[in-house]
Amino acid sequence: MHPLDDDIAAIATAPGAAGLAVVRVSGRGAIALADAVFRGRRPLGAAGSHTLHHGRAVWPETPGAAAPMPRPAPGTPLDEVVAAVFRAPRSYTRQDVVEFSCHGGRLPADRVLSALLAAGARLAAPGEFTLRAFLGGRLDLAQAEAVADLIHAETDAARSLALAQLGGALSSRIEALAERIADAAAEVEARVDFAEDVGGIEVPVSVTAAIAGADADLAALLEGAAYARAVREGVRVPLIGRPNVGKSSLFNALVGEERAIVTPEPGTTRDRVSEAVEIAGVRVTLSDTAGLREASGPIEAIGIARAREALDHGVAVLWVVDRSEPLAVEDRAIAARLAGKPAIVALNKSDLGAAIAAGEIDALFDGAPHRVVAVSATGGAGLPALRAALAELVGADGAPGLAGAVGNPRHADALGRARTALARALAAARVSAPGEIVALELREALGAVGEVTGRAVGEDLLERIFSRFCVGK
Ligand SMILES: Nc1nc2c(ncn2[C@@H]2O[C@H](COP(=O)(O)OP(=O)(O)OP(=O)(O)O)[C@@H](O)[C@H]2O)c(=O)[nH]1
Ligand SMILES: [Mg+2]
Repeated sequence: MHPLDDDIAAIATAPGAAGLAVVRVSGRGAIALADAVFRGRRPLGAAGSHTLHHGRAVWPETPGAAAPMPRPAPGTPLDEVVAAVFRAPRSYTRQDVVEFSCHGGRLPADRVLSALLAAGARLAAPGEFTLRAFLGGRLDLAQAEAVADLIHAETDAARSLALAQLGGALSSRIEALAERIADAAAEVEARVDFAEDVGGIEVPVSVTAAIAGADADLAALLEGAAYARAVREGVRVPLIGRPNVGKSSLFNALVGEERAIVTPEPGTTRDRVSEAVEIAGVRVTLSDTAGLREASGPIEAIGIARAREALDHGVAVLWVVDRSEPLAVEDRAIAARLAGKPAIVALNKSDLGAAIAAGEIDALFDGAPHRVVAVSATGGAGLPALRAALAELVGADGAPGLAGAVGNPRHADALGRARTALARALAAARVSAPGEIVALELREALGAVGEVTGRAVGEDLLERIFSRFCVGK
């Protein structure tokens, strides 16, 4: 893990032509370092917290490590900047921070960063500013992860999920749960301590009720997890089916533009074409694929291999069937390949008549989850129902809302383990197992719950989480 007390600097904004670019420096020596490259009306060392200062960024006097070639002479102007001063602990990292607003574009911010590095700052690792915010106690781990989620949000729902988590909506639910479990553990432990003979304490009903209550809270917390995860990560749904059933036509209709080529000839689509649409706040990446059959040439064979791959990798599938013809052998082969994946069956070309009964499709699924929707890709009939089925597929219906929801699989995994430990604690209490065992399971549950907010996490997990961030955040 990186040291906490050195001075780190990075460009906090995305590269490219833009109005502004921000260079950030944080650490005990941040203000002195900033002063080494800043020329304004007065030095930043004399500035109060949360103040702005107009001036120039210049190449520093101090000979340092990193420098572009050729090395500019000390005092060479690099850009006109505004310096924002944040003094510890009232800053993002809880350390002294200076943010230079430079002109946008690649070079101005790049030169200011080089100047700071030359003056003695170290280039920040990805997420290192936020890591300091976490280690400084400004954010808990769930909130720090929300920062990354907010940056990567692609839909408004993903943005509000992340913002609620950053605001502590999830953390406060987790803290309340942790307190409940800790109380139950303390109660059991107190009885163990006072028990006269080893083993055999009676766990009082109030404690078993509290454990069951905590478990019910956990179950409620996890209820909307699948949907929240879909909102956070998006989902991929390939359109598959035999040739000429209207996959490309349906893909175009869902995407709302003529993205894929449509012809009356079977075998039109060879490559995989993907496009994202937003359904119930979820970024759904649809991909049109080549019709599945015995390939008639090498290009089609590659397309079919890609279609199979899309089917195997997708967590769900949109299977397009031509309803105007009886089910073909290829259809049955595709059904067999779905392997229990959540599927939506689009009975397309329903404007041409129905040669397939709904029951025939159900029989192919043999109880596996699926939805059948009659549509006409060219006529538009059934498309709203198809979108509703996709919303159901991503778990939007019946999800209890996004505030405080568990969208991060790391959190869901930890909470799942907490439930398992609580179940073991309850089972132990019911058979009057030694109190130590009940207490041990409760402590285990507490540890798992604490992983979400980072009360109990190892350094390698922190490395893994923060390395997902951008540099400068
Ligand atoms: N009447 C009618 N025709 C449709 C419908 N959907 C597609 N078609 C027609 O069916 C033919 C094949 O459509 P495509 O969308 O190219 O079918 P595909 O499944 O992508 O075919 P491949 O790429 O060859 O596998 C075209 O002539 C479409 O106009 C529909 O709902 N009703
Ligand atoms: Mg096609």
